[in-house]
Amino acid sequence: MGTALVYHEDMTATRLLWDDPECEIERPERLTAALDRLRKCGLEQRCLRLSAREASEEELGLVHSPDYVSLVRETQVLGKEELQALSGQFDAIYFHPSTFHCARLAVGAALQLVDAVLTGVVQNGLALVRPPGHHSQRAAANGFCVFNNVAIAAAHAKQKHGLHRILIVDWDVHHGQGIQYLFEDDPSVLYFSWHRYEHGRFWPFLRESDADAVGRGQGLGFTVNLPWNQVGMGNADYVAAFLHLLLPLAFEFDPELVLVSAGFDSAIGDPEGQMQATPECFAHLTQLLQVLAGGRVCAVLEGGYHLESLAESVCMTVRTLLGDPAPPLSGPMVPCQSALESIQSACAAQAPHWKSLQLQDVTPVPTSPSTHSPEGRPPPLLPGGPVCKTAASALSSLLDQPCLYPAPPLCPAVALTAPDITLVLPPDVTQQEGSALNEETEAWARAHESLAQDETLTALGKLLYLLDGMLDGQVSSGIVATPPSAAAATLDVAIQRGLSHGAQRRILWLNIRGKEAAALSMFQVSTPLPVVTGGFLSCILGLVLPLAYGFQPDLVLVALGPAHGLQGPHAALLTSMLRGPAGGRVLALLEEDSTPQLAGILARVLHGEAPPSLGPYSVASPEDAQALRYLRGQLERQWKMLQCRPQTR
Ligand code: Q9C
Ligand code: ZN
Repeated sequence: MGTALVYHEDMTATRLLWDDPECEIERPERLTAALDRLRKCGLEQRCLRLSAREASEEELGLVHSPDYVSLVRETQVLGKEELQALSGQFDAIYFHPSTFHCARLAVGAALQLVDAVLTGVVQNGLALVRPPGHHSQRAAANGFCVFNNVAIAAAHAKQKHGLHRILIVDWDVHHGQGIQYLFEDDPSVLYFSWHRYEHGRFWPFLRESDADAVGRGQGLGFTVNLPWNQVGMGNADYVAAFLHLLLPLAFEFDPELVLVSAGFDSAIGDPEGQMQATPECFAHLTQLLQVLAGGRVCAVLEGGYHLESLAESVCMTVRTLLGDPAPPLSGPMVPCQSALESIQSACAAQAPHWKSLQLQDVTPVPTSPSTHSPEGRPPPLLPGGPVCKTAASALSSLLDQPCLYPAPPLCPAVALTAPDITLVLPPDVTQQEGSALNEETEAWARAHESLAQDETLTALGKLLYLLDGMLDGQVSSGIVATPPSAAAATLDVAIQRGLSHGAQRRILWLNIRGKEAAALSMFQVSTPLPVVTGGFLSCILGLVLPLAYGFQPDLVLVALGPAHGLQGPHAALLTSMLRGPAGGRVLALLEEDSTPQLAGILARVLHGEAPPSLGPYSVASPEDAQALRYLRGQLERQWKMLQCRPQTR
């Protein structure tokens, strides 16, 4: 299933006809710049192109009053002076004789996209539209927005498709107060918005943009505001907001559809936003949303006024919707204090309404390693004895050490070629005489003499070939199946090869072996991996992904041992989400008694397909939550992406 791109060139018609410094940035070139770049990058050609239709007046009536629709309809016949006078009655608005037509196309484009996704024509898509929509209200135009494209799309998804849970993610740099007002008492629409706020000193200067506006009546907790109180927020701040605030809520909400108010004025270079997030960040945000709702993501353009930054960010979004792995994020992955304050206050405001946030550090956590553990659980094992060495030093000693542990007995390994994944494996690598690979493989085999030589050479050769393909960028990801007894050897080969290939490789290794061997092990940090959905998600969102985003590995090895205890959907989600911080380079090592279905499901997510839904949320056990808090408390000084509140000192 593909990606739709919905557009109509008539939407370039509306433009400012008089002098107005506030409105002049919303211009036709925004659409043409984005589309040109999509073409140049070959992305438009990979999408299903849909020509936008006009929304009907009945559809506009899903959220707007009849009088307001009439008022906008009548602007079609007004002259310039009258248009300017009418525009002046609204905040940051201009009308043009083509406005009614364009604004109906913008709504129609969003509706077509939702219809295409919900009828299974495509998996996801982007509607490239103007005018934008998220500031528009029941009876008012506002902030360049005439009709509320995304709000109408949500209402339509409920009414025409019978959906019960829709998530709206508004990553535009302005608060989409129009969407908030339209759904503030509606628990079937969860609205998340981050926005430049500066303690209320930034447009639209609303008290109700702050974190303590959480919805009302039945909709309490279904409005989520994350106000940024400083400009300059960057990649780490945005990713932290998703991991620590949006995604826990979103998994608990379990949406059937994700609508994105995709404004790119939150990207670097934008004159309105003054933020620092690079275009690649939008690939990551998109990828993080694609694990929800079975991958049904509909992005609809809102703002974005720096043409270069806008065009590149749009490409990043579409490329990710198409299933390509997100490029690595630049810059230090350290959220700033102001961002952490905002995230913390939003979490605090939402915690009464969401189980998934109650697990977070609402009580003080130990800030330095202690020698005794909290009640009920042994302390997480760090190398060199109980909790006497920080994970960071464990990590650096790990990276300095090419040989990680004594060579285990070696057994045949099998490289599995899954149907949906491109693994370019030669029929028999060991037959290629004189190849460097062959010498290396033989050297390995000589060092471990008790081998069934032929089989092992072939198997390890395939593994090395796959790894080299990944490290050279010819193959993005892979799956290797091994007999259980060979798993350690395979891992050893994989890690040594990864570390010796070129300079300064950073490998993140997740060893998930089940209860009998301390479930999750990372940089030699061990923690139990809960199997209950809530505990599993807290572990992934609150520990594994922050560590991975902070570490920025060149390669992730996920080893699933015989008793890994994960259900297919859990393993798929973990694997899928690890593609983000690793530039897609994830190698899954499965021990052979894993079901073939598991290999199939992992192959699909590594190829860019959405993981299956985890289903209803079940809360983590107090013990799991406690163990996780304890570990985070120990690690967060070194791994800043783990923080979800400002440091006290
Ligand atoms: N310098 C959208 O991005 N002007 N609308 C604010 C502050 C209004 C933005 C002035 C900005 C409207 C869809
Ligand atoms: Zn905006």
